[in-house]
Amino acid sequence: MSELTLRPAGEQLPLPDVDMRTKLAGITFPNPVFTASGCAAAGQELDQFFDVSLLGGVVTKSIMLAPRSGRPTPRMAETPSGMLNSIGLQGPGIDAFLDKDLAWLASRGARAVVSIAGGSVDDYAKLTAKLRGRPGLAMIEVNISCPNVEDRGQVFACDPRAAASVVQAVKRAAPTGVPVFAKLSPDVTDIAAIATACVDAGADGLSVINTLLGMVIDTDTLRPALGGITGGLSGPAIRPVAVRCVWQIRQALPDIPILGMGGIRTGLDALEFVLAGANAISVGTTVFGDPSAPVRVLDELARALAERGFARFEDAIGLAHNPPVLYVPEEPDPVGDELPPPHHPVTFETED
Ligand code: RRO
Repeated sequence: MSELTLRPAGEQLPLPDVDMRTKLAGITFPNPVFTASGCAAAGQELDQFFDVSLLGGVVTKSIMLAPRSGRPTPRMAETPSGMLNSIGLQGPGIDAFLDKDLAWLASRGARAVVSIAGGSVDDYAKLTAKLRGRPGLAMIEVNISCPNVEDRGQVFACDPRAAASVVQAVKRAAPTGVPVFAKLSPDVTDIAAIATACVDAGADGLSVINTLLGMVIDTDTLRPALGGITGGLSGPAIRPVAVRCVWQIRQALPDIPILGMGGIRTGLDALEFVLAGANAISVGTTVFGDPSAPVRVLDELARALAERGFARFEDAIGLAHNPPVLYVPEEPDPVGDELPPPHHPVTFETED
């Protein structure tokens, strides 16, 4: 009888020999897999499952100036291939966040991407000023696209001028050397136009995309399932929309770094974003069911790249825009009755 060598469950296999580093606006990250804002608070919840410093970065839940209790419950609703949330920017406020959450991330050696959200341009400027001199801060994500705000006028990402004024204010107040990414909404006619307005206003990069505004009605209670009535749709259902947005922005802005997100559950999902033009990706909704997903996706992405012959992650970025000619070995001539008949090109006889 042959002997089996079993690995202990959960043991990490060595990563294939692919250079997974990625550069975002001049900062080199050890790998391109980040958490997504709002799906793991400030990362402490994930700490029992893996070391958060293994990730490229941890993107924190959007923080506002003051503590906020958020929207009425229920705040989550399931959909066939994703979920709706209606959290409404619940959070402890920037001061408590800096003392507790950002300090914790810094103590763990994690690269923190702090997501900020405000009701006015001035709020964003004040939030940014508070981030100066804070250890652990790797990037700022400017959330101008939360769908769960009091009125649609506060979704700055739906209007190029409003988006640009927020970005400009944040850039003026931002610590030197800390990239500022603007997080965009897919709920617009022309996302490339909004992206261009943000970049013209000084954004160093773009986070693409936030959730889509959606709604579920409970057919038993005959009323909206969410206390806030509408909510943000996330999960696998939105992945093709997100990939399309990354693609369009990469076409319009070939050199701008993009952090791509929306329904990523596997390394191949992540690879799709990268081929569309993402320089890094965020893993979000799937962590609710699989808290180790970010490290698993990193492992799967590295393997997928190795299998396709990539030595460096960065060589795959945007490749679907200009795909290489693939070598496909010729199939051997079919023999025997079991195999399909050979395909012959169609020829036409002429009467000459
Ligand atoms: O807190 C939320 O309800 C929320 C935010 Br800030 C966001 O950016 N996207 C989302 O789906 N929900």
